[in-house]
Amino acid sequence: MPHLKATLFDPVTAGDLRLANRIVMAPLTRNRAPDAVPTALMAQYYTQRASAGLLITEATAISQQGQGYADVPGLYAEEQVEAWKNVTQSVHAAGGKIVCQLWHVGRVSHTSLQPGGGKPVAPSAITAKTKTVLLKSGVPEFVETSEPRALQAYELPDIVHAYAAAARNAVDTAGFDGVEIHGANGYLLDQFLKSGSNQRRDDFGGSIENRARFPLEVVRAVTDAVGAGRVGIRLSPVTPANDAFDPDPQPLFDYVVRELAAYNLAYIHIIEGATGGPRELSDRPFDYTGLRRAYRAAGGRGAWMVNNSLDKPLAEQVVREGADLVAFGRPFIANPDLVERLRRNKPFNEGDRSTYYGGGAKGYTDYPTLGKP
Ligand code: 8OZ
Repeated sequence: MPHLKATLFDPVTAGDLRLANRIVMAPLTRNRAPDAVPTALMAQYYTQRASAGLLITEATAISQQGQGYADVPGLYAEEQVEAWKNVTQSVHAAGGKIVCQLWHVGRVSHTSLQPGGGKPVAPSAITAKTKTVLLKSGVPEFVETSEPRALQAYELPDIVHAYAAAARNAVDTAGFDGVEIHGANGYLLDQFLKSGSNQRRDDFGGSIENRARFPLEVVRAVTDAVGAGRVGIRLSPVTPANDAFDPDPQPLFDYVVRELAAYNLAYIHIIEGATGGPRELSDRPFDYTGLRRAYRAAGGRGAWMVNNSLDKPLAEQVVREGADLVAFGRPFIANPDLVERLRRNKPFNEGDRSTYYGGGAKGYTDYPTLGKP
């Protein structure tokens, strides 16, 4: 057999997931789940995009404490889990695969969203210099995040259990093909990893090993709950999103992926550069090829997924250079048939930013597809 070069449109396996192509819809927060319950409109939105090799849902809270934004979905109350069933059934009927992104925002929250109006929780009591989105009469309103309180070590097992319970809800009840642990973008797990947000002096702060301890406990619990072949994780080594910062990210993330190698995850999902922004940051250099090599050298066999500001030539390049999967975010908002547009080299629709967060069908399920060729 001649060796055929992989294209974006070839099937690929990621752990237990057999995917029709290498094109992934990245998680996209859309704030259209009133009371954290997924809607029929959300089922329609995901189903329209089911030609992606894999759909990753918008970030979905594992607990009320994990909530940080208005009208984002959850996966901790029965009503939420039941409603997600409609989404997965509809996507599966259209031939798609879908995993749910498990989310705890940590300090990126507001007291008005927390149980009992309490402070958001974090590794350390350091306020994030960032904003969250509340909705005022359906209109998005950006507000400063609230000052968090530092979690006590004895509280951490409950959060680990909440991740595992949400993973079981996703796979065993709601019918998802798997879950993605949100370890990126300055949310709780990323807050533990990076010293800008983690100043703890116990076993969960200080050294790289200590800062990675809690995120890796979450990985262990989630893989125990649903099987590692159905679990991916998203990481963003240098993103400045939500005030994330570590002065020395390379050894930190090299360590994290080496540890992840032992878990046999379905995939590792890396945001290269600034989330939704430039892929290279002059003040935060990072060697992503070195990161992948560190994972492979440690025996990691999961699919390697690359994200951020890709176009077709760049996506083809990263696959040539060793990525197994490429994740597109914003292009999927305005192009439900993005896979077809990539295949036929057709231009993309432009997204309407004013309808990204909150609202109804407008700017959500009404983007046009290409006609028949
Ligand atoms: C945009 C708006 C709100 C949340 C992330 C979950 O950055 C998000 C998010 C993005 O991962």
